[in-house]
Amino acid sequence: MHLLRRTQPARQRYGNVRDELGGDLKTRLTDTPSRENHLYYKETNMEAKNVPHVRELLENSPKNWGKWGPDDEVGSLNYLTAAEILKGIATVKQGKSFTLQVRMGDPGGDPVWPGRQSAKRMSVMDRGHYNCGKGPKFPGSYEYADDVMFMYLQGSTQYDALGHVWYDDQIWNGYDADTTIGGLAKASVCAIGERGVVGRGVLIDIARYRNKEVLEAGETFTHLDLLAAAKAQGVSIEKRDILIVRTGWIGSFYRRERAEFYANFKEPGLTYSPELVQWFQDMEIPNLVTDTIANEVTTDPVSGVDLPLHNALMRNLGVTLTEIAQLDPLADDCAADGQWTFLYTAAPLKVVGGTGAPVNPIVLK
Ligand code: UVW
Repeated sequence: MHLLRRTQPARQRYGNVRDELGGDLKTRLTDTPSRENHLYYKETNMEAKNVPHVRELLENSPKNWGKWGPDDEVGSLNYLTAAEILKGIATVKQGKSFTLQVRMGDPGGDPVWPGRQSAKRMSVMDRGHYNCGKGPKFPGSYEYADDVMFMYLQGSTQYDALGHVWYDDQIWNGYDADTTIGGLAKASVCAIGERGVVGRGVLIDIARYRNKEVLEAGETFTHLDLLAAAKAQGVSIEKRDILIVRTGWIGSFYRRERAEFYANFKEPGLTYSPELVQWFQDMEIPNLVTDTIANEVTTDPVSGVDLPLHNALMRNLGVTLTEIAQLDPLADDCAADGQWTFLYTAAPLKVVGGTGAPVNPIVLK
């Protein structure tokens, strides 16, 4: 009953948005997973177990707060020094390049976390305006097209800002969570955009290691599985590598029915353990990139806590998270030529105060 009462106004809001926007957006908006589904998922999940507060789970978890000074906003990206950039450049031998972003504003829908909506691109000026005499005229008589986009900043391949998640009133580096109100005054994605991310990337293909096209919903793996897969691939994960993990999940979005993809939404991914967090800390991993929407298994199967690694890695260690990457073509190429390391370069858009921002990482081999 409680759920039904909350979902009705949400439906009405979507209806109003559709009426204001009009046109074919009406159908596109209904294609996306709804807030109602999200609430249903959350509420049934919370009831299922006596879930501890993430504070209890991470009580003895390591923190890098203060390690790079009281004003730091990019965390573990500080590990990427000139030496790491040169190490990345040294892997470039074949003249191959790959882009890792999924298409944005695809009419068929974009993969997004339930409750968010796919990006919507709208033309606000095009040849049609000129055809009916409404296009602006300029000396020289050129014509032009313009468009706008409405999107969740976490609604495409993106970097999460370090201030994107928190608990106990503090975000990365100990900044007060109140600094997130109305836009991130601290640890926003703009700081990551200003810095850029360049270093040696290593791709670990867990799906291929397990002889699967795609991992199952909710299927988990640990840092020990990453090490075993790396060994099978004949590569080693080195200190300060940008760690890129393929599950096949995002690629499967484009092959599956949307309803099937979002049903009982549980992504596969890394699972929390104190040992895994310590491994990230010891390895000084600056950036975790995955082909899933949230970089870790949706719900930790042991504690029942949702997305604990977001807090253990991002909030506490300052590890930047890159989500919704398209890794299939890169993985196929690495499997074919046996080169699983490369120069990874990326810079999210410099959105002032943003909790995240789209990015199209480029990989060079
Ligand atoms: C959530 O905020 C739920 O996840 P993400 O980091 O994928 O945006």
